[in-house]
Amino acid sequence: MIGKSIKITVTAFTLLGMIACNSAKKQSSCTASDTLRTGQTERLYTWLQKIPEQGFMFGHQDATVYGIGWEGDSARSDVKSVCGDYPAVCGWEVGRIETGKSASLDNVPFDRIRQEMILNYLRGGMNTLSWHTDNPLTGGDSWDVSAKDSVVKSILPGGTNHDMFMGWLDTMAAFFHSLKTADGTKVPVLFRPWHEHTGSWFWWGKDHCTPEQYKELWILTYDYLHSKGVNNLLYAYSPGGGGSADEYIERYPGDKYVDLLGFDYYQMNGAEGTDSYRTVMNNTLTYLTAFGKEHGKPIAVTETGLEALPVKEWWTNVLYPILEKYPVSYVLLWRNAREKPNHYYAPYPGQLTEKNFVEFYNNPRTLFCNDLKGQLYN
Ligand code: BMA
Repeated sequence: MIGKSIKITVTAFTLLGMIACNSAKKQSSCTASDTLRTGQTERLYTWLQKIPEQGFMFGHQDATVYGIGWEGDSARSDVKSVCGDYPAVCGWEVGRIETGKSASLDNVPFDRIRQEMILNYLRGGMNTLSWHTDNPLTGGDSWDVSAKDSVVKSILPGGTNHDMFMGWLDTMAAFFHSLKTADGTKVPVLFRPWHEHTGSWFWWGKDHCTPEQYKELWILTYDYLHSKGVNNLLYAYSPGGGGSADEYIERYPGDKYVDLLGFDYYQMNGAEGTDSYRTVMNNTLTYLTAFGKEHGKPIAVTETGLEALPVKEWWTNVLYPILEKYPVSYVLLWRNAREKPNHYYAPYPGQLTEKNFVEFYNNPRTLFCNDLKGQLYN
């Protein structure tokens, strides 16, 4: 494919960011999210703030570990097979690492995930991580809400499962520490815990804990990982889209604990859902843009997509025209499941939207891995 060229002068901003942080540190007012970050993590953060001037990064969940009709091949990605380049952002999922399993709930070995995260970093891409945490009270999965409002309560300080849960956070800390290149450089990760909590389908969702308990869980997670010396994370807050601005903010743990503001929202009902998808995306992105400015945080669409892509020009007629109006740093499309028929969100060779995706890719404002030119961390 013909490469697109962009010039990004991130260095000057990095320097400014470092100076700002250093001088703030002297006054002891540097936010906690600015401390305990490696240089590469800090530079990634500067990039996330700056990128909307150039466009937005394209991301795909589990991009290089499986796709439609394949699994485990090295260096493969459905997105790359279609447009010739890797996504700029790869999303990963570590649900079940906390209970000592060797593979995720989507059956990807954690060793493979670690390897792919490192490879993506070395290619110059960004990694983001979700955690569909098993239910610590019932032993069920994230979607097990049978114990209603007793689960979050049970893992907070004073709860019956608190110690066990801290052990789960130890496992997460060990995983983050293990993300290192051969020369010992820590791989930065945009961590996206406790997501879609404005809905009630996960045990940490709205109907299963109070706003105070949710915030406490977030802050506990953040503080504990910091106390374990985890310094390669940025934190993304991602409620479900479709709610009001008030609902979005209600459980926000505070600027000190969040680096990026996102939301998850999907187009439902195939082609028929296009209008309502546009409406909800525009509403959510409008208040998120204001909220981002007000709080000085980058914004992103942390999960989206149209399952099985039945709309031929979805990329250039639906997704792009929405995103181009807002200062979005990245968009992450959900996974191309190899085990669930029609559960895919990015095209693969022969898929209906393949040509349209190439058109989307060729737009200079959609950024893929090669467009980053290794500048994310330098
Ligand atoms: C959901 C689906 C599930 C998957 C989960 C975690 O949206 O894709 O099949 O297990 O995400 O990745």
